[in-house]
Amino acid sequence: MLTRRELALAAAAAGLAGCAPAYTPATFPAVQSRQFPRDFIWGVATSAFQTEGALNVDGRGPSIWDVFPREKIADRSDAAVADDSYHRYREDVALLQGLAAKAYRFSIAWPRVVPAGAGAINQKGVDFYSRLVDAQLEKRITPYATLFHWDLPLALQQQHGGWANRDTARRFAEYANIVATRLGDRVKHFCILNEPSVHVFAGHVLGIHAPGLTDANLIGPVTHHLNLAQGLAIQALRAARSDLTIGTTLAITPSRPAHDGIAPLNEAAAKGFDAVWNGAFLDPLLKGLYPAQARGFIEPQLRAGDMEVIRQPVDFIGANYYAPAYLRFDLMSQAHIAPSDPPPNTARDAFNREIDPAGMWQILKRLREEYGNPSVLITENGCSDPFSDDPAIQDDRFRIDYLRRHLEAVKSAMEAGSRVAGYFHWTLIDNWEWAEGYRSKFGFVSQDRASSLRATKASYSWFKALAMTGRLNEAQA
Ligand code: GCO
Repeated sequence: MLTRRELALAAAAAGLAGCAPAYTPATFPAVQSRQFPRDFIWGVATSAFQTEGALNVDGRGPSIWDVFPREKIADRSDAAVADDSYHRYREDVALLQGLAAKAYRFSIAWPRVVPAGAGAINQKGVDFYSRLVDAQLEKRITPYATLFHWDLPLALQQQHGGWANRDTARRFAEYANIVATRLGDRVKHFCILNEPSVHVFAGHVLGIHAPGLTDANLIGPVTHHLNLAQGLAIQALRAARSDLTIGTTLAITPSRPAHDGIAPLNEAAAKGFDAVWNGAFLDPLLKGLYPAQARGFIEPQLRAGDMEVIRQPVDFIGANYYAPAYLRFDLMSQAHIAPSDPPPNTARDAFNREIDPAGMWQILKRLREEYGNPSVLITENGCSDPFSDDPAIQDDRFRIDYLRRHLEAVKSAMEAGSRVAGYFHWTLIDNWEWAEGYRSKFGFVSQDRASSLRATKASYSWFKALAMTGRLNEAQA
């Protein structure tokens, strides 16, 4: 990922520079006002595979996640039931209403709508999303539909190589057209992809997510075909209807050099990671080109006209923010980049993610300064409960504190000129957290898995007051 020249430069600099400077935590200016605009969108985000269950019901086809080995999931669980939202979606919508949510970001499972990924449409799958959308509209909740939240139809993976195959992009556009023509009369807001960089790396390089591959050579093709799919899908949606608001959701992650080791080399590693993780999706969409450091492995995939397809005008950028990444120079790894730990003594959530609201501020600053200040929706942000069945967790003050601090960062960035139109909390109900299974709990609402009883946590009432007034309260001493 780093060029030889950059490595040589970094190494030379290292000889001069010596060890890393002392660590200074990032900060951001205090907010001037705690009042968000009246039209700010307060919402909640979920995804199909993590919540719906009903994997073999009403003609849904299998996805790559259906066959992902349970041995690779922390609690050996599967998502066969999850939140049972396929059957309980009315309860979900009632919870959204009780939360005073204005919007709901959910995802549509491609294999529920087109079971084999291409070809026959499953009307019962379309009908489910139709009911889900109608239920939201009845309660004046605006649906935000994500088209791809990692649940690729298994047939596309097994028979065609999934996202490594350019044809998958075309099939995705066909599916997007099906969604637009069936649901676009009522769904006006779309997120095309969810966190494609996570899907590339966790799914194709690290093997910890479906499709469970461990091949760094896939970074180029999978990245490019996801970008291409997104461009083609935006074109398909716009061709089907002219009244849609369209964006995409990226895991925009501040990439920081590890605090220990040789600073200039770590800085080069952080830059390299940033190029393939953030830049490889932001740049082609918003600038019409890949970052220099990503070009080497993208270029073999490029065909004439691709960059024009990818650079589609979007109405918003969806930004998911949880934590920064730390990178260090690693001579042994292929790209000389290895993940590192946050500096010592940084606060972490139960998921072991660093809690750093300044990272939220930084990504908004970056979008403002480097990418032409697009309209932004925070499409995910949230933290996990401790891994415990202790009922006291219902009193989740740590979540309230987390949200308050991240929303201060959002508001501070808005006061500096960022165009943030809304904030979607991850998530509504504790759900199936991919490789973590059911251990991680990010919800405003808990669910007892044996009885399916749902109960709101303290953060639910806190967020409700916020959504109703738009006023962010101060921390109690
Ligand atoms: C992601 C996904 C969500 C996760 C959430 C909590 O960002 O990984 O969009 O599916 O559940 O982020 O980890």
